Amino acid sequence: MPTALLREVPDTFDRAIVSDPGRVPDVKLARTQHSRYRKALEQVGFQVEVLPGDDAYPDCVFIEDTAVVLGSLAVACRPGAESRRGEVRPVAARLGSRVPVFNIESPGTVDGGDVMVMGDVAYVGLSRRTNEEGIAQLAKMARSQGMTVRTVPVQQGLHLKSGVLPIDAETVVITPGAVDEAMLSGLRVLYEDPAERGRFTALPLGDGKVLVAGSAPATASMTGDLGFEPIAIDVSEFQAADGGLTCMSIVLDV
Ligand code: CIR
Repeated sequence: MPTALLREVPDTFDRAIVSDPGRVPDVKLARTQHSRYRKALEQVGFQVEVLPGDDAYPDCVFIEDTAVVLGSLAVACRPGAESRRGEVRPVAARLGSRVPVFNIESPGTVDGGDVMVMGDVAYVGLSRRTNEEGIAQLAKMARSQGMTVRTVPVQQGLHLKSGVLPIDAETVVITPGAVDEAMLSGLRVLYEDPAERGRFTALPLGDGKVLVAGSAPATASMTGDLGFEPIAIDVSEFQAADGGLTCMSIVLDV
């Protein structure tokens, strides 16, 4: 059974980094949404482990950015935002009890939100947060697991997975223009409904089930028409801080 590692919403979440300063996330509502997220994962059989939040790090609930699982090892990231680097240590320590953990070293930066693993290919966003040096270090670790890395320039949005959402092992839903699509060749690419631009976010749960954001019903129903089983939850407060459904967990299947 896969394990999902989550991190609680800190009291300081209303000070998370936001690209729209007019929208301050509501901590109480975020906690309610986070507990629904947790329950949704448990209901499909994930073993959920929750690390405590840390008020010194308002963005720590976005645990995905701190570590990436590649095959049978984990990579402790070095987030592009300096204010987030202290989030990594407790996550790496927890992962270290299960798998070997390797660090991204300065001057490399990698945010886990830029890493999308599809089979034996890791697509990595070259973004405001993840740099070439970080990708080179990650590629070395990926090769040790028999995986290859493809660099995907991110043209709009914070991370690769802000605009490219995997819904199974070979299918992604993308926001048109978010990335250089040529780098996604080999994947089945679906497009977000234009009326919901930038609002769709998803997390594959296995067996065709996909957790999707309540803010994008038309895109979710498109996935339903294609045979997926979308399960909608509201994650408005995390989206207010530029996060989505992948950001709030690290999935370990080893
Ligand atoms: C940040 O700017 O770092 C956070 N407010 C949002 C991080 C979202 N993480 C993700 O998409 N993986």
